[in-house]
Amino acid sequence: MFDKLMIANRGEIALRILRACRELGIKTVALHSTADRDAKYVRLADESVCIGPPAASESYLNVPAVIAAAEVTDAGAIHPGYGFLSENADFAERVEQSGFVFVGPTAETIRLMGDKISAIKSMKQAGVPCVPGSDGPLPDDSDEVIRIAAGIGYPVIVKATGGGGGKGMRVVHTEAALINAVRLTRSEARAAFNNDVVYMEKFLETPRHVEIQVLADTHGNAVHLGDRDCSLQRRHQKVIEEAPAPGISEEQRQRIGMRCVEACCLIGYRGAGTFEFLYENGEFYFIEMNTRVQVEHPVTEEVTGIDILKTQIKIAAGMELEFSQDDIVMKGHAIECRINAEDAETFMPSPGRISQYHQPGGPGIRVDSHVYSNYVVPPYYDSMIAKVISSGATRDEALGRMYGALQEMIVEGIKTNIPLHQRLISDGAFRQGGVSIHYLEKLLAS
Ligand code: MV4
Repeated sequence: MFDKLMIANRGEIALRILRACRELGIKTVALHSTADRDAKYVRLADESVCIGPPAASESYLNVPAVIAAAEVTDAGAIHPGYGFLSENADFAERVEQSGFVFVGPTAETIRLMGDKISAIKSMKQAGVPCVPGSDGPLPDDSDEVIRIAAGIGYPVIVKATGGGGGKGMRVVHTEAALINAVRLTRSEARAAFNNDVVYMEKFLETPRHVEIQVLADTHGNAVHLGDRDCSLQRRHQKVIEEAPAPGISEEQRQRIGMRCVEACCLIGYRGAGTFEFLYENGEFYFIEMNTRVQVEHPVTEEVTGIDILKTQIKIAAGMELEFSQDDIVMKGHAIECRINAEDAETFMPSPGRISQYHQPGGPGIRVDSHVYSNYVVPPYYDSMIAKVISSGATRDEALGRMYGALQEMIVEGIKTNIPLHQRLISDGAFRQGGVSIHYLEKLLAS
């Protein structure tokens, strides 16, 4: 096991990584920008290094500064968390070239999954169901592009291979609009990702976002931890997630889960990962893979009893998975509400001092948060200040506990989206389960 691990992130995930290291007996190094010097996890860490000014580009995204921090503290491993450098293949490569262990898959895997066309190609080879589409880059020839779209059938969606997470895509409803849409998507992709390669898929109109969590070690073992439904989102930012996904049978879950496990074995996947699917009319369609730990990992931890962070770190240390697929039993239901420092109606960020903070508790309530009374939410980063996770024997019990937790939670001095969560937890369609990715934006517009 590592003697010391450096946490290359901030906020609640920095604290989550720190807690996992404590349990594993690993010393921690927290790196931070000048804006985060008073953070709780910085105090709790065995050592800390200030790596730069508030702007993420000069601190949390500053590769030479992050590597230098690991060097001066002699850390054995670097955990990137989510966001920032977590899916940057060049960073992963630099980490390993500098003699540290990157807590995540190889740079080669990150690169393969970062390029959406190559990710889809790998998944098709592994027998993972994908959206019908162009099966590779769109050609320059317009007639050819028109033929491909006609073969798929309208509406289609044009996506940048260097994109993902909602960046660089455009829906096309008619042949008349096709060529211009491809041209626009290409030029946006060139500007945003320095890569103008685009591909095409059938546009699924009202799918759900259902994802599969996997864990794979370096000894050829891989398992899936079931699914999560993350359909409640606004502008590609998830708002509420849950596990398991409502209305999906255990048989379906195992079938798609085993496809993901086989894909992990085929590509030599290492660590924690997530296969993102669109789910429509009872079918799963792979869209992309995330090669990091995700914000919503706690709902899976709650229903499986598996500590994803600890397992991820053990895998990075070369240890073998301590459980097999048969040992993994999904039990009950868990829901996560992302609490953001923002106006519940306008979604405008609301940084500043939290004058009073009381987190909820009681049976089936977990709160992952780095904040406390008098903590100042900096204006420079993501506005998420806490994750409230409820679990119960049934979805109804988890919903009831979440309702109570949101009522109990006090965050004063800044605005939060708690009122939005209260409204959503009480919403008829959401309580029914299985709303589409468009449900929240439609509800907000009405
Ligand atoms: C799609 C789609 C419909 N059909 N692909 C958006 C984010 C990126 N991960 C992929 N996205 C989508 N791809 C096909 N073929 C609809 C979306 C989409 C979406 C997907 C997941 C969660 C929220 C979303 C919101 C809008 C669009």
